[in-house]
Amino acid sequence: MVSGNSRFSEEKLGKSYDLKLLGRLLPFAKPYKLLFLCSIFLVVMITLMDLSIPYITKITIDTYIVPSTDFFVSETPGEGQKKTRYLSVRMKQPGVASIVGNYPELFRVKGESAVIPYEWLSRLQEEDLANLRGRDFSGVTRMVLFLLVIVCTNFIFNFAQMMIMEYTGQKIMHDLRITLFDHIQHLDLAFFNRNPVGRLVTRATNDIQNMHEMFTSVITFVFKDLFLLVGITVVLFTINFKLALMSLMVLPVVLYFAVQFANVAREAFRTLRIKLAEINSRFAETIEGVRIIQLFRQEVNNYKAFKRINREHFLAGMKQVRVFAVFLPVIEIMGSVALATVILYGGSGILSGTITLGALVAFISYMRMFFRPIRDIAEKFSVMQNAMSSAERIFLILDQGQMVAEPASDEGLPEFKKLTGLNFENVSFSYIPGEMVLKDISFQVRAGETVAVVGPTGAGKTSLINLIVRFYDPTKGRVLVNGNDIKYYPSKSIRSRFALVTQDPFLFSGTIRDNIAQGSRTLTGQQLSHILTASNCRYLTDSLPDGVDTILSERGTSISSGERQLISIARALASDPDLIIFDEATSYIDSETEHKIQSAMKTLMAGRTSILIAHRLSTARNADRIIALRQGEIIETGSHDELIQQQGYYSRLNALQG
Ligand code: M5T
Ligand code: MG
Repeated sequence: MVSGNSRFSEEKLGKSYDLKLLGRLLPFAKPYKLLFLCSIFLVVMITLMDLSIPYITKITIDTYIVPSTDFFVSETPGEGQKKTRYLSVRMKQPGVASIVGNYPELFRVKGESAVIPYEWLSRLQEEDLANLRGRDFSGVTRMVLFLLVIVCTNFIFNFAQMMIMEYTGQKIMHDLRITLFDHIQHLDLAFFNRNPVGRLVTRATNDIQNMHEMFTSVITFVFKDLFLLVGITVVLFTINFKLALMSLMVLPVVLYFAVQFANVAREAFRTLRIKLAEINSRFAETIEGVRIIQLFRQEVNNYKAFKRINREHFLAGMKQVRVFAVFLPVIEIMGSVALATVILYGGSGILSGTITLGALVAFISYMRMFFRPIRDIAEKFSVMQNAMSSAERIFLILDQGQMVAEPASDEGLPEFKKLTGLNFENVSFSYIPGEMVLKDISFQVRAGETVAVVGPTGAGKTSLINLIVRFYDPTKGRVLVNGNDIKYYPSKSIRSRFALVTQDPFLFSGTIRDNIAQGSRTLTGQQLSHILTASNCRYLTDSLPDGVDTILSERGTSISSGERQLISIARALASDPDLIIFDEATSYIDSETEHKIQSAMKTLMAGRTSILIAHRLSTARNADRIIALRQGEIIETGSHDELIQQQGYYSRLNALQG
């Protein structure tokens, strides 16, 4: 892992819970504006329906089951203030008068209506009771039907809302992932020096997933739970102001706990996240470096280090669990306290006739509804926390500018067609500010020439070619292509004319054919066959059971490094470039393979300009010009014969390699 100042560590992140981030997410949500609006509308309707259910119950009870107008204070002395409920019926209604006449001992007639205590209703004949309460029965039936309609509509709306929300969330997640992927693809190489693979993969998978969850739950959170809470409060106060006040007395306590919870939970979440990230990186590094770990017998040390991180993660997880384990029961208790208050106060209210039975039933339902969203908020809080820090990390990558900037449209040069010359003009370069890797390099390569670069390890040879293919830009000086600063060509057009055979060629998991066709997708069978022969790959493909369609394992580790280099020469050949850049492998390659590579290179270089980084002087010997590089500086330049005569670095090297 190379350290650099802008490499972001997990610890630094997630400290602030920034609403600005939400604002930055808006552009991603914008294409789905209509769906969001639709979803919000549905959520509002659903909430209204949820709210209406207890209210309808209340109306049913108060109007039809126990009509609230039927209070009578018993005048029987000796029974104190005990109140008896009476059902009152109107004598004018058809059939009522005769029923009342049948039970003179039960009914008391008062003018136009007759009353009967509720407890005596059961003494009536079933038929008579049905007649007497016919209107109430049909009223109850109507209300129940109405409830059923609401419940069904609610179900349909819920289904639609969920589908829309999930669809939108998934869409946004995929858009975001594509954006991130494309952005990462275009970032300059310096970025990858600072950020390990494991971390970037986590960004594109876990972090994006977290964002998806946020999009869906934030909407339900903001528009459902909060709306529901406000709605319940309003309804409660409308039904009965005093009872509402009494039952919501626990609210300040709930709020206090919620704020406490938020503070502690945020800290716990943060630690948990950091520990998880550490586990991920350690795991990724272990897998990538497993050969070295085994070779140096670092298993035990590595195990211990991992065990420590794992334990810290466990502790952080437990802390989080503890926070929830305290908070959720507290909310539960508060809910029970509120319910008890409602029953106590509401019950006596019924007894004293200030509260109707329906109101009490509705209150109890509403109180239950009230504490559910509060619990939910606690859970959503964790989702929000996770998503916010994920968003932060994703935007940190998206904010990484490309250091190797593409030319602005007005200063860009026309498409790069044919290479006529390459110049280095006083080029200096450093990866890390202050540590110069190349110092004041100037040289020229004319079209058709072969230039070899030699020098000890770490001299800056690979860095030199990194500048030619524009993986980086020089710190000082200019690289000129056809007499123009390379910066003014779109890097795409430069790279399409240059082919680079790297020191340790990277092959993708896929067939050999796909790997070779990388540069030019339209290879005919004949062309491919020609390329295979010219690059000396044929012996390899012929020996494999599936030939050119053999699938290589990840990074091509299933074939030898010499074979990998041969395939990458074939790949270069397939793109038919103007300039060949060959970074010779430093690793040991047997003389037979070396010979194959050299003869393949000869074919590849025929009629093209080439720059060879040579470790074996046999590669350099035939070059038109040789540049000797040491510690980032050119120390000698000339043809093989000239340099031998100079008796300098090259001739010593020559003597050494025999
Ligand atoms: C020259 C440093 C490296 C060395 C110096 C590629 C690369 C190199 N370096 C970085 O800091 N980051 C990088 O990405 O630059 O390195 P080189 O150009 O790779 O040397 P070479 O190609 O001549 O060496 P070799 O071994 O391939 O013959 O200090 O640390
Ligand atoms: Mg190198």
